[in-house]
Amino acid sequence: MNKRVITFGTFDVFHIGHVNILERAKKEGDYLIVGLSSDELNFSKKQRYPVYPQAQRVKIVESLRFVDEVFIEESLDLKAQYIQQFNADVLVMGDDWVGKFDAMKQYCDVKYLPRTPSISTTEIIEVVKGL
Ligand code: C2G
Repeated sequence: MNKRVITFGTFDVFHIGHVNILERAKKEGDYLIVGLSSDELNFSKKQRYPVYPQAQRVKIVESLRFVDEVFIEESLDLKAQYIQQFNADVLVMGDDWVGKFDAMKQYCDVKYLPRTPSISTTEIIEVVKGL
């Protein structure tokens, strides 16, 4: 069976936590689809634009050998639509999202995987700024 996995994220200032979650997401199936938050969606979520514009974030994520397809996630409210459009069998997210996507269980399996400790885009930005 060709099991299709979908995951979502911004993947700004790409780091090892992003690699780890995508690598483990792929292991949940055979084909990995990534919904990458648009610059506008990120602004509405976090009140700031990503450091890397979306075209660059797409290019980075697409270049990973365990990622098969990348599309732009325009709205957080379209999860159900994306899951159905891409025929996903399982939704994978980091465990900072535990419980948040349980409503999607009516469309596919939902799995939360442990985050990689001690690294985040926010912390990297602070280090680079010298904070
Ligand atoms: N992640 C991780 N370990 C880290 C940092 C991030 O496993 N140390 C995971 C997150 O749990 C998430 C993915 O990497 O599953 C992408 O993280 P972000 O780019 O921070 O994505 P986010 O802003 O949480 O967007 O629709 C959902 C949102 O678009 C998710």
